Amino acid sequence: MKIAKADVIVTCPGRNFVTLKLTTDDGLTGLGDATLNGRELAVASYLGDHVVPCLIGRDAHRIDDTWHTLYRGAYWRRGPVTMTAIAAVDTALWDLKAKAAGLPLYQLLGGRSRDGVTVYGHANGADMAETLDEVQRFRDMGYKAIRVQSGIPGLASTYGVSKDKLFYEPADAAVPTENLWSTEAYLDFMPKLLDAVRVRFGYDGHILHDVHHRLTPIEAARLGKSLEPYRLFWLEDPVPAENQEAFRILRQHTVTPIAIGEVFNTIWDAKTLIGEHLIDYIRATVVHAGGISHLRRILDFAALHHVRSGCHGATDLSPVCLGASLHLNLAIPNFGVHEYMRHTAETDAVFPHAYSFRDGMLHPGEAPGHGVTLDETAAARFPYKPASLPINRLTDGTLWHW
Ligand code: GCO
Ligand code: MG
Repeated sequence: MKIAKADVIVTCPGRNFVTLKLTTDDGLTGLGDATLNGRELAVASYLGDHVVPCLIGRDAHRIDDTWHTLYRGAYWRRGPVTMTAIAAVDTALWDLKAKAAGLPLYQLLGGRSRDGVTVYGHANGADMAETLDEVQRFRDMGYKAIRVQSGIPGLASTYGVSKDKLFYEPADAAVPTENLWSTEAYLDFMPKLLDAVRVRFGYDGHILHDVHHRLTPIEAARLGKSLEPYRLFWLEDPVPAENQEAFRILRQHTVTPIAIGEVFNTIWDAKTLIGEHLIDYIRATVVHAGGISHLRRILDFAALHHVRSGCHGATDLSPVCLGASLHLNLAIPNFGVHEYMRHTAETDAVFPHAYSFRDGMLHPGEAPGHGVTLDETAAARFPYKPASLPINRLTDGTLWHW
């Protein structure tokens, strides 16, 4: 089974996606997601200009050797662009291997370890009342875990509050738009919001919240402590994770569980946090953390330290990534929860898939491979559109973390 052809397909059915399609000499095709939000064309070029020429003629069964050839062989290790490109190749090779075996991918990863992959959805509203109604709506849809985000009194807009309630697309303009942020207003509002959630809905059902990297360690410690009575499933990205020792401060002050890692691209980004038991859930993904092979290494390392999976699953991770991730999360021993932000109808039409939502869980389906395909005719109807993530300023104009 040799790689005969490799195509990089860019399409924008509601948002931009980059997909790698590998075709073997015996006619099988495998797909890998290569989407890096706001930087899509950088990965498309990395693949098309530097990776594809090295793939042609290679034995498609040699997944790990190909991974290391691309990782060590580049000399310039790590980084989101490189690792997203490697992830696309790795995912497409796993898809091919499983299709060659005639098995759904999870069977090659050790088989099913649970009934399905429990997912959390995003309840969000412009204010507390609207957010509570959204929580109700997600409960009615069968979600057992719900992320709660809300507009903050006094701020015109904030992270996580979407116009369309099922799909959240922050990359909204070619040149970044600006948001305003006030830590003081946020820290005052959050305990009130979560208190209102527990008063209305009680304690059955998991509640999650994403800080989106906006606090300092001691502010995050204060938030974690103030939210303890509401028993969050996790508090996500409380501080930016470049300075990992900072997480020791959080741990000294709060027992609120911490999730981090959606921007991580290798095991090295998570080594201190996991190795020192500074986090509880790791959010690294198939697409941005080197594919199924490398994410599995991260998750195995995490398992040694009681850290469980909480894979990122926003709309900018394509159905190909989601499908592959569901197979991996069905098989691993240390599954926690999986994010599920739904894709638009256009995206679903471009990427027909075997996975489905039932009773608060996603099920990867039994199709050979990862079960996600690409309708190239439909994809061609949606040409690339430049789109960037927003930036964020404090009320005095200082550029802050978005
Ligand atoms: C999440 C994330 C996303 C990211 C987005 C960036 O928890 O789902 O924080 O909303 O901001 O995926 O590309
Ligand atoms: Mg997040």
